Amino acid sequence: MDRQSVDIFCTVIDNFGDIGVCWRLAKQLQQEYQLTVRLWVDDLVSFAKLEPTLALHLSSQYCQKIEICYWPKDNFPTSIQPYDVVIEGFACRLPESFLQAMATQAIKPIWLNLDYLSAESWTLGCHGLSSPHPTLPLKQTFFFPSFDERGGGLLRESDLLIARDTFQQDTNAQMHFWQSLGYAQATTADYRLSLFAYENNAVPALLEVLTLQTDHSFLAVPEGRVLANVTAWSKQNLKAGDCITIGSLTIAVLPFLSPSQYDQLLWACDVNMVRGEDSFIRGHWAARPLLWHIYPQEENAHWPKLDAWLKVLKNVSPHDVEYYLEAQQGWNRGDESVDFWRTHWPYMLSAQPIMQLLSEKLSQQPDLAARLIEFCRKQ
Ligand code: TRH
Repeated sequence: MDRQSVDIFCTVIDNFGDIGVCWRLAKQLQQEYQLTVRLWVDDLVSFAKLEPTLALHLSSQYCQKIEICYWPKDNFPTSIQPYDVVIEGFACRLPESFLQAMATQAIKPIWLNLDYLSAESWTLGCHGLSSPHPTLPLKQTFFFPSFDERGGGLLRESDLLIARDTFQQDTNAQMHFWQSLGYAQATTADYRLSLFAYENNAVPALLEVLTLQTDHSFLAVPEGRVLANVTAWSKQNLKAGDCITIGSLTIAVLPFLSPSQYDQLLWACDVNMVRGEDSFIRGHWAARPLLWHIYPQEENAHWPKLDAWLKVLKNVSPHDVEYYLEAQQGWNRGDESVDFWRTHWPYMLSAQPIMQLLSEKLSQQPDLAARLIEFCRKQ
């Protein structure tokens, strides 16, 4: 790309997905394409959960060769010169003064709106469409991450799958990983599971079923919103560092992990419960069965999104996938029936070939950063 510098703007809404995606993209553009990257974030406290080395009081700092700037929403500095490419994360609305500065550039920046991931077919029609600014000589182009090769791709670092394969083939590396978390005993369980979700009424029934299995399950729960359900079910006030065993289920509460540790957790588990957008994509790259807790939206707007992803699964493996798909629906409607989870759990465990296939298929498509670079080169 002859445009060598990129501004990325990110508003943190209420979780980690937006900054998770923007930070991952920023790192990839710098590390793999050597671009100058400046990341504007309105909430450094949330960002620091993913990148604990950040200094919260600095308005500008460098981290992994990327300039991280605090984005004061009411008072954006007027002296900032826009970079060659401006990425607006998830329609976060650029500061007015920055838009004005973009409009005065002799060569106008390429302005992209990076949208949320959805497998719905309408996103393919909108991907790459431009819309002119109503008053300024600027146009914004919509960029949709996608499972379909006609869309904007999925975030995937170039060395990710090699690192995954190496890790998954190396029992010592897995042993070291569990030891580093303080849970070497996870390696002797029959199944290792991870749980990252929003508050979910299906959790007690699923945990109940796991306590009654003949096989022993080890469930790792990084601290977060779903812990409220685990705590209520176990009647114990659980926090990071706690580990309890009930029947054939051991539950270990972990601290919130670094992004690379979290990847390893996904690679090390037989089934992962993931949520939102970024952990959902990372779950695909783990090539292990997953239960997706989709980000709930007003008026159930998330259900068509879930259905569209179920179609992606069905296209990959048209046979024997029904119970795996039903499990996703049950998880998202918060199905409280023990019978439901007793019936469906075995199909979660046996969905490994589907996710292996899907991961392989997706890995053959260019990733999101590559798609972005390709788009900018063509401008
Ligand atoms: O935090 P989320 O619920 O984010 C959501 C979604 O992105 C949703 O689409 C968006 O609209 C909403 O926010 C506002 O889930 P997500 O996307 O999975 O992001 C979690 C991030 O946290 C992801 O980058 C993985 C990371 N993570 C860790 O680094 N360590 C951990 O221990 C865990 C559990 C997660």
